[in-house]
Amino acid sequence: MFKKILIANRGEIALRIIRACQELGIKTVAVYSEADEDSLHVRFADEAICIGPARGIDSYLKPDRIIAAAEVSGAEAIHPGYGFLSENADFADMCASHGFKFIGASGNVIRMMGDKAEAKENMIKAGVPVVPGNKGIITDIEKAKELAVEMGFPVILKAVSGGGGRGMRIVNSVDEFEVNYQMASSEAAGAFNNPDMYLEKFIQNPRHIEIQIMADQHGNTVYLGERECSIQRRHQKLLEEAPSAVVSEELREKMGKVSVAGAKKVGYEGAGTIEFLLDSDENFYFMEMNTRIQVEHPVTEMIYDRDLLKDQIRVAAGEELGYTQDDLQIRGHAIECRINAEDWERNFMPNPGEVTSFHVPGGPGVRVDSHVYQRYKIPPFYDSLIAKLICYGKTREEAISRLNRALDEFVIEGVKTTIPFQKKLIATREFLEADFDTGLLDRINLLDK
Ligand code: MV4
Repeated sequence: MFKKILIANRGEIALRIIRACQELGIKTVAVYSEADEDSLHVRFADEAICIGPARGIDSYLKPDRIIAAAEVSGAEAIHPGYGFLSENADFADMCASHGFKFIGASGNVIRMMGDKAEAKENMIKAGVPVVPGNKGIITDIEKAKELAVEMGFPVILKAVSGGGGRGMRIVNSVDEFEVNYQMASSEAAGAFNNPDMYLEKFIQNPRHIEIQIMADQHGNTVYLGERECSIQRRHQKLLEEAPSAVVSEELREKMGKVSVAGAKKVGYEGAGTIEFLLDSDENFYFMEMNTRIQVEHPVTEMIYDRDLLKDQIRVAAGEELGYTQDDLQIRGHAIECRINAEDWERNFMPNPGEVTSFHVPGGPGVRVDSHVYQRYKIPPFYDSLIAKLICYGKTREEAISRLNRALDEFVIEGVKTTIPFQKKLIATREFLEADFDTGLLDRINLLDK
């Protein structure tokens, strides 16, 4: 096992990684920006090294400074968390070439999954269902147009280097095709330095369902069920749950098995997530693979009673998974609300500043992952996630009732938060009946409720 790990991240996920390391008996090195001097990840780690000015591009996104910090501290491995450098293939390679274990997928797998057309081709080879569309990238616009006509409109154009909702364009008719292609492609060239696009049939009002997988270096790969992530606003998830109310045991097994096949096909190692679109007829289609631990991993931990961070670190160190698919049984239901420092009534505008009062909920079935404390000043430089409230129950109903009372118990003063929004959301008929898809927050207006 590693003796010392450097954590190349901040906020709640840095704390989450430190907690896992402490339980595994691993020493921790925090890195921090000048804006994060008073952060809990700095206080709770065994050592901390300042790596630069406040802005991400000057600190948490600077590979050479992180490598230098790892060198001076004598860490053996680097955990990137999510965001920042977690899916940067060059950084993963750089860690390896400097003798550090990058706790994530290999540079080559990250690079391949980053090319959405190549990722899709690999998944087809593994027998994973994908959305009908062109093979590879669009090289001939006329042929792409013909295929679009054949499939029927609407279709969607996606940037090969996009992902997470960036670089997409829906096309509703053949005469809009070419102009949309040109615009999307030049936008992609500007945003991702890559104009390549691919084409798919547009799936109307899908659910976003993702499968968690875990793979060790000895050929053991398992799936840990799905997370229902359909409740999003502008591709930002606000609430996630596991299991999904609409995924049957048979569907879970089908999605799980193809996910494991896809992971094995590319030689995947560590924790990963395969995102699918699920339509109302139980058809599911591969979208993309995230080669990192995700924000919403706790809902899976709660229902499978596993520590995904500890497992991820253990397999990175070369240990065997130590459990099989048959050992994994779902118990109960878990829901996560993302608490952001945002003014939800003003278009979710970020609302950084000093937290003057902070009281976290507790009691049975309640977990709070947060780096915030009373008097903490939320810096304006990073994302606005300040806490994750995860509630567990034997049933979905029990999880919801705990979520309700835990949101009521939560006190955060000094900054506006998404707590009032979450309270309204979980009181809607749509949420209570699990009657929703990715279009929910565009259809209902919580401002009037
Ligand atoms: C789609 C789609 C419908 N049809 N692809 C958005 C994020 C990116 N990973 C892919 N996305 C979508 N791809 C086809 N062929 C609809 C979406 C989509 C979406 C997906 C997941 C969660 C929220 C979404 C919101 C709008 C559109």
